[in-house]
Amino acid sequence: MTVKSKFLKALILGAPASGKGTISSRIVKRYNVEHISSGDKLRDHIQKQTDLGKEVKAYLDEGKLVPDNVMIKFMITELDKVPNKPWLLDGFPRTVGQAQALWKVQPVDVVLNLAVPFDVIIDRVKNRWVHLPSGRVYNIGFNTPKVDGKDDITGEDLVQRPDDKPEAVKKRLEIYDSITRPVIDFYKDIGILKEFPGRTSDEIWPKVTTYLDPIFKM
Ligand code: G5P
Ligand code: MG
Repeated sequence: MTVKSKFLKALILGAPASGKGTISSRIVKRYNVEHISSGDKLRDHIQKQTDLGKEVKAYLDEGKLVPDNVMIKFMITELDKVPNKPWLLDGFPRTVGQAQALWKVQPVDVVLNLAVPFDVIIDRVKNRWVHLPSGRVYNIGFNTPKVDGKDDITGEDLVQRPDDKPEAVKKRLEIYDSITRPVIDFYKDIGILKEFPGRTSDEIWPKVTTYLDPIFKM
């Protein structure tokens, strides 16, 4: 790897609820990178009822993808705002069109793919609770909040995501299989994809550090 870790541009891919947010927050802590989650940013716009939030709400609620033209413009603008430090993008790109558009403006250096079986995922989403303002995520039995229904840091309410309802989860997994899986091949063909199979984030995490430590020279 010839890339300077100071400016490393990384992506984390994986099916809905495969643990992208969980692994990303550990990467942020260990390597001090900027985490940019497309889903967290969209949910923030929805909560604040911005024009974009109003435009995308129905897509998220139903577990459908926001159209490429909206998503590409939004995320490329967001990436331009990132201070001069390494970043980790989570949830974008999700279509080959998005991957091509990103590659034109910001060719990435490293792509991590979390390969978690669908039966594990379906079980997980039932127990997921989130703190919307920060994107902090909990799972009963895995990382249970200290106080039931409250964020550990702020004490504010936790909510369940509308797209974690069974019908929406089914839709998200179908879309992932047909539209997002080809994004893995896009990066495999370029030669920068690294696969991380596993059933739990704790099983995947040591494999991630073994891969990233030399890149960040730890
Ligand atoms: P998001 O927000 O990108 P998804 O569906 O890709 O949503 P999601 O649901 O955020 O991904 P994740 O980040 O992969 O999942 O997983 P996570 O939150 O870390 O973990 C899931 C749960 O499992 C949590 O409760 C966590 O605590 C728990 N967990 C983690 N590891 C373990 C473990 O080992 N064991 C157990 N028991 N639990 C564990 O996108 C949402 C929507 O935004 C739109 C779309 O509408 C999308 O559906 N969108 C886009 N649309 C078009 N293009 C894009 N690029 C878009 N980006 C977002
Ligand atoms: Mg997430």
